[in-house]
Amino acid sequence: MVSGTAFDFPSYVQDKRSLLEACLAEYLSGNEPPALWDSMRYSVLEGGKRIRGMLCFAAAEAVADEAGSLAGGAASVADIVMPCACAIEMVHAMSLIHDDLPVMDNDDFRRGRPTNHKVYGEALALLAGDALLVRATEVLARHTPPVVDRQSLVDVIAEFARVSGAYGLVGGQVDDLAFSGQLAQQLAEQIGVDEKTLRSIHQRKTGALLSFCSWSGAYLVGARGELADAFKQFGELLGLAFQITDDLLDVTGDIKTLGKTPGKDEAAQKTTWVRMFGVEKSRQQVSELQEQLEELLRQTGIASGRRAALNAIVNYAVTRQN
Ligand code: GRG
Repeated sequence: MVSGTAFDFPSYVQDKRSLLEACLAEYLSGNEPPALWDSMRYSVLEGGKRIRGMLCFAAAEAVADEAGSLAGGAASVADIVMPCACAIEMVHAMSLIHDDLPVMDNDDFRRGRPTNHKVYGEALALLAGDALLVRATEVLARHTPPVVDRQSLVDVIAEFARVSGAYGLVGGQVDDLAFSGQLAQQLAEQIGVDEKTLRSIHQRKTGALLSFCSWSGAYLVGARGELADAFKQFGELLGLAFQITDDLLDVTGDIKTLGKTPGKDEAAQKTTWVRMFGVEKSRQQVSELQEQLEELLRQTGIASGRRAALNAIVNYAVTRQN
């Protein structure tokens, strides 16, 4: 896995992507009603960077006692975190389906293809999102192996629900819409928009799930206390850097590379990081966040070879072109 030589990130991505996608296909192999499952598979199985699933794996691998084996070899790190990593990718995909709907961001393209509602219609897209949300929890609860004690699993399921709902993605999305003029203007006026507010929106809309990725990976293989907290904070900061990069790409990217329509934030007059700080300052803040993230990892005391995948994920998150 991790050696003393330079870390081979492309191979790592390929390896994790194929493991994740094989399991996702298995967890989404239902067929009744056929159109519903097709719509669910359409948004989960094709494309996507899989950065969230990878992050869950990388956090677990960094923390686990022995690379690849825990609890006297009773289960591998991959066995332990796979249901959680798949559940995360399902919730992420459902959030994109709902985000793209005409009542929200109204997007026609995602991952280089027509959005779910363009192919299956709005009603089915909405329902496929709903079904993915609950299937994700079912997979996490049912398939996490017994080597993870049941109370720890309950902790992980509870946190997963928390970051997905009003305290995380849903709450962040509500405020995000309020600042793009799609919800009552009155709400935007009540809250007011400044750096603190925008940071809070980014942290909930994007950071909450990324934070869950790194925390859950570490927690499932035994991290507790300060170490678990460090992984939570790591994901939060990574989420902010990831979302600022997303705001930058909306301005600087093109449809072919992005796989979705650029310039949407400007068109919706959305309050983004770039709108608040400009391109140059936003880039500088992203590189400061990258330094903070690397420092945070160093302070965990985890050996550098075991942190290599996490550092590579950070670098990818902030230098990506889509
Ligand atoms: C979770 C119950 C529930 C509802 C969803 C619509 C909504 C509520 C939330 C929107 C959240 C959202 C779309 C946040 C943006 C996060 C973001 C930067 C997504 C893009 O992630 P990438 O670039 O996408 O990792 P790929 O396609 O690579 O997977």
